[in-house]
Amino acid sequence: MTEPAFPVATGEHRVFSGVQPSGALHLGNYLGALVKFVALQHQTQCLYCVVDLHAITAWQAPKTLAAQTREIAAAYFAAGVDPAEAIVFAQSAVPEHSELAWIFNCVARLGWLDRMTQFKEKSGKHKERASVGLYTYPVLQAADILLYKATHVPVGEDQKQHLELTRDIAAKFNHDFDAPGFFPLTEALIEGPGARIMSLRDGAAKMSKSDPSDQSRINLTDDADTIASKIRRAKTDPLPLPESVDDLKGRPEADNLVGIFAALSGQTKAQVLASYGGQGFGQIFKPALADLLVERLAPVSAEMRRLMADPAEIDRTLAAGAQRARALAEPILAETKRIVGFTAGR
Ligand code: AQP
Repeated sequence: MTEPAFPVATGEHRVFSGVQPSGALHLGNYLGALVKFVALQHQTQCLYCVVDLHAITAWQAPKTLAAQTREIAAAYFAAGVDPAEAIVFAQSAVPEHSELAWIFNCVARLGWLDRMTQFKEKSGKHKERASVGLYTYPVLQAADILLYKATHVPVGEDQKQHLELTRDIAAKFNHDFDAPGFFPLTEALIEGPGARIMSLRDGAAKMSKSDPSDQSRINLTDDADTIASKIRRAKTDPLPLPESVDDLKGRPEADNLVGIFAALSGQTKAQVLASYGGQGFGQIFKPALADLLVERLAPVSAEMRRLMADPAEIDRTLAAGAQRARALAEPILAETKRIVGFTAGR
């Protein structure tokens, strides 16, 4: 698979991103986030966080949260993130995230948060029952990023609106406190072939950890038979694969499967259609896609299993990462507090 090229020059920028330990990682997380993490780590300083503070915006059983946090860290490493190079840590181990989030809660406006579509989607029909944390989630996300003055954030397309809010918070802080340029206007790195992987059951919904149907997603830990069966049963329309990319319009399920094939094989959709256009889905394309998925994901899931067998080692790596993260965060938070006026009694 060809690695996406990013507009990040060595040494000039800082990258931050995170994944929630709220369930098993899926193909969308892998292509939308992890593949980019790996590509970026050699280009500039990168911080990759397991965002456990975000995870508890929805209920997480305390008994499983730590294991899930280690599992996400294991997925980072298994996908190719090198903890000697990138800083990998658990969000809750760096308390500065929460402290900056409070300051940003007082900078962000209610009207801005009211526009966040992810809150509307996740809170559903009963938003009064959602946690306050779920509502202010994008403010904590802004704090995660700006605590390190990160300039770039590799994410899937679903995070675009949150990244715009991060820029709004940075700009308002800089303006209100007369601190021009103190926080950067961070850019999202969304481009890339896996920016929006859709559900296997519904081409209009994104592939998601929280979809109640396990058939809707390929988990990183799925075995070869499960992957083959999920792809065999993936929703398609009755037409054969089209010959041209234009003809994928209005066919979201077909578009998604061709997009996944393209992302995994490092080809364009046009190249995939040049090989498979005109054929039905079942005989050749779906088995070839299943084989490609197994070829790409089996080594990742085997390495995850190996790493998960030694949780103490994962904890040591995360603790070392947290120390490095705090060393970067402390002076930025201290300066932020000075700018805000928290100087008495120190
Ligand atoms: N379907 C997707 N296609 C491409 N990228 C995706 N991402 C998520 N889904 C897709 C990207 O994965 C990263 C980590 O996401 P997250 O764990 O922080 O939570 P999320 O964005 O809310 O994704 P999930 O997996 O679907 O979780 P739930 O079901 O809890 O909402 C992000 O970079 C995200 O863009």
